Amino acid sequence: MVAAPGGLLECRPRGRMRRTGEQVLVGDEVRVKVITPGEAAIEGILPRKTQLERPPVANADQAVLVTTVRDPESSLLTLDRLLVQAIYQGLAALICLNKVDLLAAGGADGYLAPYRRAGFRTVATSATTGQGIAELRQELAGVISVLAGESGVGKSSLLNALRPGLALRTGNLGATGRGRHTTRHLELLEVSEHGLVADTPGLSLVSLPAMPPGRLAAYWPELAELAPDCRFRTCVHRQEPGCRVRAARGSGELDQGRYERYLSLLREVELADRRY
Ligand SMILES: Nc1nc2c(ncn2[C@@H]2O[C@H](COP(=O)(O)OP(=O)(O)O)[C@@H](O)[C@H]2O)c(=O)[nH]1
Ligand SMILES: [Mg+2]
Ligand SMILES: [Zn+2]
Repeated sequence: MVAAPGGLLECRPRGRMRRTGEQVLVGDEVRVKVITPGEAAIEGILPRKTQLERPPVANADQAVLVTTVRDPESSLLTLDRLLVQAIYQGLAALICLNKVDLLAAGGADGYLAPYRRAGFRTVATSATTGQGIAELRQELAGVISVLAGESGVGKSSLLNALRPGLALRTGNLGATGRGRHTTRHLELLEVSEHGLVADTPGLSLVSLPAMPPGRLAAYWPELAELAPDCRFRTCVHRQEPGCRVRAARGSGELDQGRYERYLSLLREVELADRRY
């Protein structure tokens, strides 16, 4: 189905596209030729801004990285890994701290402050009480988003809260993590003014994309800002003399925890790099 100015059009690929086997992805902008009112043929795919493998979405603008402090206590290393992946794929990142109903007042702020200082947009939500859902909806307006985050943080619950009546299955899906919805084809849900969200979460929770270790800091906004002032252009900000990043850690410029997690992921990228 293609959304056109006059309404939805049922489309099939034709001609050259059928021959080249080029796949239309959810989120693609396409050129269509109308055959009868309500029926049309896809003649070509316009250049994609971004292209994700998981979920297979074209033109996503933003990754919403869902995390929790309690139940489950999700790891900051996972959050930082997802931030790197989002930025690597060319997506904007929005950090969504869910289940704030389980936290004491002010608990969300302490958790999110280092990320806000690093320049990330954040929102604190509860899919259960509805707190922050209106703000989340605003952050989703006008763009295509995908959700990511560990199992149990409330991704399906947030989609249900954004789209009452959606009734995605939530809770424990069993050891394999396969629910009824994993077999359905992917959909973009309209959740706010021109705001679409993929109904299937994505991005890898386990591995970073392969890259030269020296590249990692480029996907770490507050490091990337300091790095030009390091003495050596090839500085990976671990123990090089004259490292501006190391000098800044623990200050308002660079959170100590964020720096330590950078070093963990740097080690990981180095080990992966050596295997080639
Ligand atoms: N207390 C609380 N529980 C939540 C919230 N959001 C989701 N849950 C619960 O957390 C569990 C996992 O939620 P689910 O949406 O399936 O997580 P997913 O694996 O990320 O899709 C379910 O039992 C939800 O009812 C929330 O904001 N507060
Ligand atoms: Mg789910
Ligand atoms: Zn450095």
